[in-house]
Amino acid sequence: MGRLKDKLAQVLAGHRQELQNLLKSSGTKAVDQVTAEQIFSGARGIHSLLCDTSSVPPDKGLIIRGHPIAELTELFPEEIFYLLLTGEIPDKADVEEIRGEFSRRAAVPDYVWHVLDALPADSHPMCMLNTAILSMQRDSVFARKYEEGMPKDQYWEATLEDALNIIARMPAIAAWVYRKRFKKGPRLDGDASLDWAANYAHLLSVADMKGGFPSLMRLYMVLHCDHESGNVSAMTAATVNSALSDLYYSLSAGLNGLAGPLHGLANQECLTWLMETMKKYGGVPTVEQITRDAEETIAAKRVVPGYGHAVLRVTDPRFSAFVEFGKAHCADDPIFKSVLNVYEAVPKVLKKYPKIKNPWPNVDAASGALLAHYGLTEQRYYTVLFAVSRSLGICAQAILARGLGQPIIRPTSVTTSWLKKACS
Ligand code: CMX
Repeated sequence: MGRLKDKLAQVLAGHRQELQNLLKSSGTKAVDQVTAEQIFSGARGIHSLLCDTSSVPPDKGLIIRGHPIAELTELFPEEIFYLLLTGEIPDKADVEEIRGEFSRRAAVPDYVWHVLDALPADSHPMCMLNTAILSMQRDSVFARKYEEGMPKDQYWEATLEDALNIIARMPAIAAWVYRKRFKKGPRLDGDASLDWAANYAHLLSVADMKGGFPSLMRLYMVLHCDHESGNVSAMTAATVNSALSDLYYSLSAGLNGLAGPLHGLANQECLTWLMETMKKYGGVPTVEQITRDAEETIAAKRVVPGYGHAVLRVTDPRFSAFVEFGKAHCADDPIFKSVLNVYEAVPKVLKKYPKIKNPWPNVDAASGALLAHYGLTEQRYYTVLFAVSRSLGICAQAILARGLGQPIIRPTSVTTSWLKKACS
């Protein structure tokens, strides 16, 4: 891991110095203000976290290290991981090094399979994935070295070791969660000649590897990799990580947040909503029919999944990237056609409700249709795919936080009477 480690050591040294200078010259300068409303509503919009892997301007969407996500869709996830960590697009030798590390570390300990065997057969796939990750905590390099008295300036290297081990094992674990949970046959062996995402596609074995499925997996793994650090999963992982809990603890904690229907589980909910609508109308629903159903959903005090966002105020560029993929690979697929009709109908409905701040689709609105096209029809599995990809960003953020020596996260809560007094 010489190339990546050397590069990171260099990047972190410069970054640490830059931050130290900034804090020394302007550390007490007020850079934001907080309203009572923000305190009640999930700290929405308060600038209070440091994250350099990516940013999400409301009018643009995901930007990774200065590159809009739409410009990165041809990259491999290995390249994205390097970019998230270092801020640079890797060269061929860097990619080969990472790919080699992922393949060298891919073997999953047998006890993980036994842990999965012990879970009830109808467990949610996200519960299975997160339990498997947590069960491997005993292998944490960070935890072992910390117990041995590792000095602080080596924390990031031990966290990098944990990250590489987890990411390397993730495709085999996640693929087995799918095959076991949905009774798809025996566990398959990985193929070391394939890149990380294609190997995941191979291990899932839902579609012919000669068709578009490996390309969809690459795109999927790139598009979901990171979304700055204020979202539920990233912020949870960062908080747990800040207590010097190792990555096995912090990643599984973050991914438990991803399993919520307002966050990553929305991709499962999306296809469910779409399929119900298609079933009701016996095929591709018209824009008028979807309009009616969306209005009914809101009247029933439910959310239309895949639409709206806490930060974004435009169509999510990740949704657009999936739509482009769909137009190129499965334009005539009825589920994909339905996604396009939903896109035409739902924003117009949501715009009628002033309280809904963003009527546009998010990343979850199109991905399920593409997965279903290739035969991955088990919606309950979809958040696992999101989780495998998001592990890249969560791990990168944890390594950088350790490398920058970020302290334990500890904001201060207030009581309602404090708030009343402050407002009076
Ligand atoms: N359908 C119906 N109502 C919606 C809505 C939608 N798609 N999006 C927002 N609203 C409602 C909210 O539920 C809220 O209602 P109440 O005031 O009654 O509680 C109101 O509009 C204001 O919400 P907001 O400020 O626009 O959005 P939030 O920041 O509170 O929530 C989000 C953002 C994503 C949770 C919300 O838009 C939502 O529930 N969308 C559907 C679920 C979804 O697609 N989630 C995936 C997001 C991407 C991800 O994180 O993975």
